Amino acid sequence: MTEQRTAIQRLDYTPPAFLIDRVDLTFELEETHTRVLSRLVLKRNPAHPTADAPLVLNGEELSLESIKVDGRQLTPGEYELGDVTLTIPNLPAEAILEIANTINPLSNTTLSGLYVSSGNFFTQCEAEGFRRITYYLDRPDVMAKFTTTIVADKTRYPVLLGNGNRVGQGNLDKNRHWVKWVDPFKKPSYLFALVAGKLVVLADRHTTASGKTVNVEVWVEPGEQDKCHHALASAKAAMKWDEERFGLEYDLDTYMIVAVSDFNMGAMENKGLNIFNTKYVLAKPETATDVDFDGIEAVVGHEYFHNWTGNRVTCRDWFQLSLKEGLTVFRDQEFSSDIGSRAVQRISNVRVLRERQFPEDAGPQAHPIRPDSYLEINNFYTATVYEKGSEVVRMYQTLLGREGFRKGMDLYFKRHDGQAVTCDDFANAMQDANQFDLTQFKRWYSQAGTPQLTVEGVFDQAAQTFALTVRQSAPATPGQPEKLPYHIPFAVGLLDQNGSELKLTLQGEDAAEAATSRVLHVREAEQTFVFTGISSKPVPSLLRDFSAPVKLDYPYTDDELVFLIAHDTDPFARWEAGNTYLVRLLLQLYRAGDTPKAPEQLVAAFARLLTQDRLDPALVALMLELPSENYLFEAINDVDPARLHAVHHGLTQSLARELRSQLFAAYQKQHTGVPYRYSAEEAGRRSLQNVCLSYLAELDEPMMAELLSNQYRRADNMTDRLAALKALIQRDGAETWLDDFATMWQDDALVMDKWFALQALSDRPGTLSRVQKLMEHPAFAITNPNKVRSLIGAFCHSNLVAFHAADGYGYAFAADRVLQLDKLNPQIAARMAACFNRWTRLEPGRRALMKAELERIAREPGLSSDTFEIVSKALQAGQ
Ligand code: B3K
Ligand code: ZN
Repeated sequence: MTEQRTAIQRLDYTPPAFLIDRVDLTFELEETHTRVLSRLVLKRNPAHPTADAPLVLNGEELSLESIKVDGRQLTPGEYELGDVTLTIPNLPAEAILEIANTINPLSNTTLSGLYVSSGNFFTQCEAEGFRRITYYLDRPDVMAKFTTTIVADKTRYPVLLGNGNRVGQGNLDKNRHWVKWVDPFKKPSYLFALVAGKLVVLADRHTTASGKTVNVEVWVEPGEQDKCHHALASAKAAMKWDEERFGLEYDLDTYMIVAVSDFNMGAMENKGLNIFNTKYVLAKPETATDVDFDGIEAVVGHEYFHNWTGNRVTCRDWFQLSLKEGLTVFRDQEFSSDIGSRAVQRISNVRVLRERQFPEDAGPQAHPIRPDSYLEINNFYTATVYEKGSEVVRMYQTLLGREGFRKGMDLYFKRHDGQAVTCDDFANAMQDANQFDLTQFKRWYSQAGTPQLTVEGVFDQAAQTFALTVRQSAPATPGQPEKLPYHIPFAVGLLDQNGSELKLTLQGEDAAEAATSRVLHVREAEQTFVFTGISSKPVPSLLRDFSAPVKLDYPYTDDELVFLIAHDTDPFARWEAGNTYLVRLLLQLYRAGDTPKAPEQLVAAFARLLTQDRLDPALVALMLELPSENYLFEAINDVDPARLHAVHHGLTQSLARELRSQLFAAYQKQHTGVPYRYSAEEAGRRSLQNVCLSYLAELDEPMMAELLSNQYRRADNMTDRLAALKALIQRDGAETWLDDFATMWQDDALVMDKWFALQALSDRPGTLSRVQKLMEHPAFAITNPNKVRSLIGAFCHSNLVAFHAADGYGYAFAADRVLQLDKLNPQIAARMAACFNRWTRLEPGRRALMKAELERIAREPGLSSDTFEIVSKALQAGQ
């Protein structure tokens, strides 16, 4: 490929030539012809290096009507209109700029800027969508006070919502009405939002710690109010939690959430007017699973928490994205941990990190949490920036303690409220509030790739010591061949032969103060920690609570792992022992290629988990789940996905046969038949019930078919019904069950998404042609991202067998869809194109097929920068 495009570089940052104090916007809404009037109060920025620089505004897909400076209309010779810019030279130090332009929201399939969904208007401006609405300095370090006046037909658009507080409304001629909103807080344009249409509200009130009353509102399409209670309750819980944990209160009269079914991601934190994908708002037990309920709680929390970490203090430039995203993910994870099960949360978060972020960090798109360059910023809303970013924030808390972390947060807000700042500003606040040197720690922001810790333990009977030697290394990543050592918080414990925790005294320390779990500071390439007073060989419990986002290698024997499964008191480390054992076993089986048989030791360990009463069902469920094929994929060179799937499935079947009676007993115990209630505890119980069900479903017995159909028919909730359906469609008669489900739920878009995904994920023959056929189904729409993700995304990203079919048809299908989507919605196309990222890891036959498809995409004329960036980086990985 020869095409070159110019990347934006982090180190090229320059302050804007102008600042904007005020923005007054008026929208005259029409589906195909919306008029936008913008009045900007501008002043030159003394921080800009050139005193007479022109004003260069961003603008894309806009029709310019007129420009006035200080009341005088400019002639075409007085400005320069480019493809994506509007340049106005010779402006005075202060000026009032008035621009009128029009846009076509109905034809906007990118879902960035102002668009129409189900006849209503919505906006999405992060990262660079505001420039698709009007000409503006569309960059996060330009913060202004906005007012928004919305004018629209009263019948078609009875509800008109904007940022901030509503200050006026009235009627106009021709059945039109207007509403005016004032946002008292300065904000960057990416936080602007507008919603107009036929919507209804479910509302409640929250009284803040300081006694202020806030209206909390969830806006949805008519008929959906009964599915808003959980989102509303989650918003109130998030408000309370942020006050208690971080002393942060809401700052407007009203907090609004609006649900929209056409949306590129989960949700968006626009000031006072969060816009959400319906998937993260609408839920009732009959239609939503426990996982959906959890997701709603987390995403509502996440967007609400952005009000402080993102909105009040925002990013100077988009390279700093993790400043708000990593921090806000950390905050939502802590929220979920505090109101649910901390152990379950932690394990689930680590699983997501390993399945999504570790591959990214090892692949062609690897980048530090603060990237150095990009072609298209929308490609950097990644697992690295979000999930690894959150782990980096968590490490501050591990190093500084909860109180120290809070002190750092307090100082961060004290220093930077109302500003657009950098990741360094955050690190400096943590450092200064705690007098803790974070110089080396900051390398987590600049280096990509997952560090590897290789640990050895030596017990010295004579000296009564146990020495842990820790070596760290980090792999080369694109553009970063060499890495410097990290500062890694490494939490450890030691167990004696009875499983009791030992006191941990490092050589030279006072034994009296010893704790049983402690954080070692790993800073060197190699470091040894000697624990004293150890009288017999211990089993180390390492990387407790997953104290750093690293890969760990310790030469555990299988017996030691089984011992840790039984005895470790740290829930993460305990789960991890099982995970390590299972990964090791599955990789051995993959290499051997025999029909898998579960080792007795594993069967015994699982049997104990299934029969011990005192264990938390949620944790048992997590321990019984085999590591995913997607995760194992990363550990194999020249991988053959079909063989991997066969091994994974074979071990599942073997475990099901060996543990039939224990699984059945546990299933019956957990399948209580009590009416559905969403709570962490009940969800944990159901997850164990349904893990048992998924094993039992592997047994080819009429009794199991009956078990499944009974659960399907009698379920009063989607969690149980979907778990049963998932297993039923693996058996003969799949069609009947799928039809039954579709007949029942054809009018519920989110439930139909589940129906599409189940079929796209099937490992039965003919899945690709079924997916192709489903694209014709009336409930499918290529313009709707949820549908695309459920059907095409599930197939390309998660169906390892069908997508990687040896004939290459799966790859050709994926490439066709990328090209089709690229014309409609480049952000979604680029996400889809990422399914080719791992091509160099595959066995040679599939590797060549994938490469050919990548090249075919790359050859397409007029490819978006989104897709171009993903595909060209993927191809570079093979060079
Ligand atoms: N900040 C938004 C993501 C915007 C994505 C733009 N491509 C949602 C969030 O992280 O809360
Ligand atoms: Zn976010």
